[in-house]
Amino acid sequence: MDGTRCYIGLGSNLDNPARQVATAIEALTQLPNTTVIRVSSLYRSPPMGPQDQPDYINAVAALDTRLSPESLLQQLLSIEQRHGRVRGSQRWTARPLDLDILVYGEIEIDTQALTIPHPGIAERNFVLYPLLEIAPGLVIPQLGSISSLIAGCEPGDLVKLHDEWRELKV
Ligand code: 5RY
Ligand code: CA
Ligand code: CA
Repeated sequence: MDGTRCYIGLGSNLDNPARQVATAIEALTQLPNTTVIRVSSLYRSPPMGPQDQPDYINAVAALDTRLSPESLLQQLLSIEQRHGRVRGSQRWTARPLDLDILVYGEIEIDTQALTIPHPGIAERNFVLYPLLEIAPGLVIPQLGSISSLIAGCEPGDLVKLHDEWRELKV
Protein backbone atom coordinates (compact mmCIF):
# COMPACT_ATOMS: atom_id res chain seq x y z
CA MET A 1 0.00 0.00 0.00
CA ASP A 2 1.24 3.48 -0.73
CA GLY A 3 -0.51 6.75 -0.05
CA THR A 4 -0.07 9.31 2.67
CA ARG A 5 0.74 8.51 6.31
CA CYS A 6 -2.03 9.90 8.51
CA TYR A 7 -2.74 9.85 12.22
CA ILE A 8 -6.31 9.51 13.45
CA GLY A 9 -7.42 10.33 17.00
CA LEU A 10 -10.15 8.13 18.44
CA GLY A 11 -12.23 9.04 21.50
CA SER A 12 -15.34 7.80 23.27
CA ASN A 13 -17.06 8.39 26.57
CA LEU A 14 -20.46 6.70 26.08
CA ASP A 15 -21.85 3.16 25.66
CA ASN A 16 -18.80 1.02 26.51
CA PRO A 17 -16.05 3.38 25.32
CA ALA A 18 -13.31 0.73 25.04
CA ARG A 19 -15.50 -1.39 22.76
CA GLN A 20 -16.45 1.71 20.72
CA VAL A 21 -12.78 2.44 20.10
CA ALA A 22 -11.93 -1.21 19.35
CA THR A 23 -14.74 -1.54 16.80
CA ALA A 24 -13.89 1.85 15.27
CA ILE A 25 -10.35 0.56 14.64
CA GLU A 26 -11.90 -2.47 12.95
CA ALA A 27 -13.92 -0.03 10.78
CA LEU A 28 -10.74 1.88 9.87
CA THR A 29 -9.22 -1.37 8.58
CA GLN A 30 -12.21 -1.68 6.20
CA LEU A 31 -11.82 1.78 4.60
CA PRO A 32 -11.17 1.80 0.84
CA ASN A 33 -7.62 2.52 -0.38
CA THR A 34 -6.38 2.59 3.19
CA THR A 35 -4.13 0.39 5.35
CA VAL A 36 -3.96 0.62 9.15
CA ILE A 37 -0.26 0.59 10.08
CA ARG A 38 -0.21 0.84 13.90
CA VAL A 39 -2.63 1.34 16.77
CA SER A 40 -1.63 2.75 20.17
CA SER A 41 -2.72 1.45 23.55
CA LEU A 42 -6.01 2.73 24.92
CA TYR A 43 -5.78 5.54 27.47
CA ARG A 44 -8.36 6.69 30.04
CA SER A 45 -8.56 10.33 31.15
CA PRO A 46 -10.97 12.79 32.72
CA PRO A 47 -12.77 15.08 30.26
CA MET A 48 -10.95 18.20 29.16
CA GLY A 49 -13.18 21.13 28.32
CA PRO A 50 -16.70 20.67 29.77
CA GLN A 51 -16.28 18.42 32.82
CA ASP A 52 -19.88 17.30 33.45
CA GLN A 53 -19.42 14.17 31.34
CA PRO A 54 -17.87 10.70 31.79
CA ASP A 55 -14.14 9.91 31.49
CA TYR A 56 -12.87 9.27 27.98
CA ILE A 57 -11.09 6.38 26.34
CA ASN A 58 -8.67 7.60 23.64
CA ALA A 59 -6.24 6.05 21.19
CA VAL A 60 -4.38 7.03 18.03
CA ALA A 61 -4.05 5.00 14.81
CA ALA A 62 -1.50 5.41 12.01
CA LEU A 63 -2.72 4.68 8.52
CA ASP A 64 -1.62 4.99 4.92
CA THR A 65 -4.36 6.21 2.62
CA ARG A 66 -4.92 7.28 -0.96
CA LEU A 67 -8.15 9.05 0.08
CA SER A 68 -8.02 12.84 -0.03
CA PRO A 69 -8.30 14.64 3.32
CA GLU A 70 -11.91 15.56 2.45
CA SER A 71 -12.96 12.03 1.54
CA LEU A 72 -11.15 10.62 4.57
CA LEU A 73 -13.12 13.08 6.72
CA GLN A 74 -16.41 11.95 5.10
CA GLN A 75 -15.50 8.31 5.81
CA LEU A 76 -14.71 9.13 9.46
CA LEU A 77 -18.00 11.02 9.90
CA SER A 78 -19.82 8.02 8.44
CA ILE A 79 -18.15 5.67 10.96
CA GLU A 80 -19.12 8.08 13.79
CA GLN A 81 -22.75 7.96 12.60
CA ARG A 82 -22.77 4.16 12.42
CA HIS A 83 -21.61 4.23 16.06
CA GLY A 84 -24.72 6.19 16.96
CA ARG A 85 -23.26 9.68 17.17
CA VAL A 86 -25.87 12.40 16.90
CA ARG A 87 -24.59 15.96 16.66
CA GLY A 88 -26.65 18.51 18.59
CA SER A 89 -26.24 22.24 19.11
CA GLN A 90 -23.78 21.92 22.01
CA ARG A 91 -20.07 21.61 21.36
CA TRP A 92 -17.82 19.19 23.26
CA THR A 93 -20.51 16.98 24.80
CA ALA A 94 -20.33 13.24 25.55
CA ARG A 95 -20.24 11.04 22.46
CA PRO A 96 -20.05 7.32 21.60
CA LEU A 97 -17.30 8.01 19.05
CA ASP A 98 -15.16 10.90 17.88
CA LEU A 99 -12.66 10.44 15.04
CA ASP A 100 -10.28 13.28 14.19
CA ILE A 101 -7.68 13.60 11.45
CA LEU A 102 -4.73 14.72 13.57
CA VAL A 103 -2.06 14.76 10.87
CA TYR A 104 -2.24 14.08 7.12
CA GLY A 105 1.28 13.75 5.76
CA GLU A 106 2.89 17.17 5.53
CA ILE A 107 -0.38 18.82 4.53
CA GLU A 108 -1.73 21.98 6.17
CA ILE A 109 -5.42 22.76 5.69
CA ASP A 110 -7.57 25.42 7.35
CA THR A 111 -11.11 25.51 6.00
CA GLN A 112 -14.57 25.63 7.58
CA ALA A 113 -14.78 21.84 7.40
CA LEU A 114 -11.26 20.82 8.26
CA THR A 115 -8.19 22.03 10.12
CA ILE A 116 -5.06 19.89 9.71
CA PRO A 117 -2.93 19.50 11.77
CA HIS A 118 -5.70 19.28 14.36
CA PRO A 119 -5.57 22.49 16.44
CA GLY A 120 -5.75 20.75 19.84
CA ILE A 121 -2.76 18.41 19.48
CA ALA A 122 -0.16 20.39 21.44
CA GLU A 123 -2.27 20.74 24.62
CA ARG A 124 -3.90 17.32 24.73
CA ASN A 125 -2.08 14.61 26.68
CA PHE A 126 -4.65 12.04 25.45
CA VAL A 127 -3.39 12.72 21.88
CA LEU A 128 0.35 13.25 22.47
CA TYR A 129 1.08 10.19 24.64
CA PRO A 130 -0.54 7.67 22.27
CA LEU A 131 1.16 9.43 19.33
CA LEU A 132 4.52 9.16 21.09
CA GLU A 133 3.89 5.43 21.48
CA ILE A 134 3.32 4.72 17.78
CA ALA A 135 5.33 7.52 16.09
CA PRO A 136 8.15 8.70 18.39
CA GLY A 137 10.04 10.33 15.50
CA LEU A 138 7.05 12.21 14.08
CA VAL A 139 7.46 15.87 13.16
CA ILE A 140 4.12 17.66 12.83
CA PRO A 141 3.72 20.57 10.40
CA GLN A 142 3.52 23.89 12.32
CA LEU A 143 4.00 22.16 15.68
CA GLY A 144 7.34 20.40 15.56
CA SER A 145 8.55 17.11 16.98
CA ILE A 146 6.49 14.87 19.22
CA SER A 147 9.34 14.81 21.73
CA SER A 148 9.36 18.62 22.07
CA LEU A 149 5.55 18.68 22.39
CA ILE A 150 5.65 15.95 25.04
CA ALA A 151 8.21 17.96 27.02
CA GLY A 152 5.55 20.66 27.43
CA CYS A 153 2.59 18.41 28.24
CA GLU A 154 2.12 16.68 31.60
CA PRO A 155 0.57 13.20 31.53
CA GLY A 156 -1.70 14.37 34.39
CA ASP A 157 -4.45 11.83 35.10
CA LEU A 158 -3.91 9.92 31.85
CA VAL A 159 -3.91 6.14 32.46
CA LYS A 160 -2.58 3.68 29.89
CA LEU A 161 -4.80 0.59 29.78
CA HIS A 162 -3.70 -3.00 29.34
CA ASP A 163 -3.97 -4.66 25.96
CA GLU A 164 -6.91 -7.08 26.51
CA TRP A 165 -9.14 -4.83 24.40
CA ARG A 166 -7.18 -5.94 21.33
CA GLU A 167 -9.06 -9.26 21.63
CA LEU A 168 -12.43 -7.46 21.70
CA LYS A 169 -14.52 -8.03 18.57
CA VAL A 170 -17.99 -6.56 18.02
C1 5RY B 1 -9.59 22.07 26.59
C2 5RY B 1 -11.60 21.78 25.24
C3 5RY B 1 -12.36 20.98 24.39
C4 5RY B 1 -9.92 20.06 25.34
C5 5RY B 1 -10.37 21.30 25.72
C6 5RY B 1 -11.93 19.75 24.00
C7 5RY B 1 -11.98 14.74 24.67
C8 5RY B 1 -10.70 19.30 24.50
C9 5RY B 1 -11.94 15.40 25.91
C10 5RY B 1 -11.27 13.50 24.57
C11 5RY B 1 -10.65 13.76 26.89
C12 5RY B 1 -13.08 16.56 24.48
C13 5RY B 1 -12.74 18.89 23.06
N1 5RY B 1 -8.93 22.69 27.31
N2 5RY B 1 -11.30 14.93 27.01
N3 5RY B 1 -12.64 16.55 25.76
N4 5RY B 1 -10.63 13.07 25.70
N5 5RY B 1 -12.68 15.48 23.78
N6 5RY B 1 -9.99 13.28 27.95
O1 5RY B 1 -11.25 12.83 23.52
F1 5RY B 1 -10.29 18.09 24.13
S1 5RY B 1 -14.01 17.90 23.89
CA1 CA C 1 -11.77 15.29 19.22
CA1 CA D 1 -14.11 15.44 15.99
